[in-house]
Amino acid sequence: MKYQIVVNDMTCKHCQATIEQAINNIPGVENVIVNLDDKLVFVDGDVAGEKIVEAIRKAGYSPQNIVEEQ
Ligand SMILES: [Cu+2]
Repeated sequence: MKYQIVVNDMTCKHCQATIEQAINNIPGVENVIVNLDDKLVFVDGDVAGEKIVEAIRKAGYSPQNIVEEQ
């Protein structure tokens, strides 16, 4: 599955690294791309969307919207 998540409270390289690491730690995740300028996180892997949302929240950020791409 591929997901696109909006995380508006991600503001700097530190946020970016924290979120990347948190998502990479989820079993099944294959690739994570964080676009800081657009406040978007792209995730690729065999993983449920709720797990990604949960990992971002636990890292201290607020995922606004998650879209699953076909
Ligand atoms: Cu930051």
